[in-house]
Amino acid sequence: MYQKFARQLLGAAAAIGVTFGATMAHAEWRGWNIHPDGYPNTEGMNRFAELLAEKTDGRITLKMFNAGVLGSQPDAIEQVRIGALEIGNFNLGPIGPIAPAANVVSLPFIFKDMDHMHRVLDGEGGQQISDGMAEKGLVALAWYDSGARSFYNSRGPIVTPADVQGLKVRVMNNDLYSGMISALGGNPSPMAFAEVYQSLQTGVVDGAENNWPSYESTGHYEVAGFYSDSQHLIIPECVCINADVYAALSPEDQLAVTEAARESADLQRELWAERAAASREKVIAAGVQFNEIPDKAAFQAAMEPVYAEYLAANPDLVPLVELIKSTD
Ligand code: GTR
Repeated sequence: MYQKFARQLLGAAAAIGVTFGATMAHAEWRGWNIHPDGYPNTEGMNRFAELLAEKTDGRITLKMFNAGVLGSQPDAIEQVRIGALEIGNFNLGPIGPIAPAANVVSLPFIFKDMDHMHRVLDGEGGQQISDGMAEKGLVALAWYDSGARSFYNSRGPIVTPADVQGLKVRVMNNDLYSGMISALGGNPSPMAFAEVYQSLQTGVVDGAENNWPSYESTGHYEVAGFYSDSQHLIIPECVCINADVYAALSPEDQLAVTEAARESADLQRELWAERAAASREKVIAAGVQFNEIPDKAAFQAAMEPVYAEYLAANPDLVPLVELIKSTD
């Protein structure tokens, strides 16, 4: 606790340019990321660290802890919120339960495709989502891509909602996802990302849902070989910083930090597009059985109670949902 406090003090002091003795304090931030080396997000965050040092002339450096070595995503989000860590690359899925505005992106099928999601995030919708996150202690510096999430399982192809009936499906920690699986007649099982491989292998769950790169990088395709193209969620990710650490920066450093994050996002998005295609090819070559879902409308219709419950609990977010739906 004392160490944490001391680190925060040092970080804040460095950020506002307090000097200790003769030397200007230098801030070393710590960053969390769940993905392994070579994954687009890891490359993006490593690039962010380089750019940060460059753009601040070394006043701020970032030590990245990749591959989830600092713990699960919900825990890491909490750590960044309280300032025990300064930076994280987070999926907005597990942020939703903390920041209701950010949860709009977790409403199944809310985005038509990746471009639609980008247009929303780059506009007024993205601003409202960022504001909602900042109120909860997380400043979103830039958005990373995370593709579309589809269902995969070890039993067989999913073509209609009836195929989800009775399946035990791992979801990220967010009631919207549990509601989504229940609405399709399946049994949701919220679980940390790191536990999914073994749970699939031992039959604790029958399936999960994710994008091509995560399905591939985790090896889930080895133990759940049916991938069905539902694309039910298109969830963006953020480069997030603790709000107090950000607020304590000089305007010049705020700009440097933001630019570094945005430039790292340009790289991440480029790498993402390449990796999504490569991962898909790799797992199909390894024997994964892939199927399209010709009638997605049946899945969408089943989501009505999920929307109804969310909007009843968050009536102030009805306009944001409408804004997203009406964004071309
Ligand atoms: C990945 C995402 C991770 C994590 C993971 C999961 O696609 O990049 O941040 O959310 O999915 O399913 O837990």
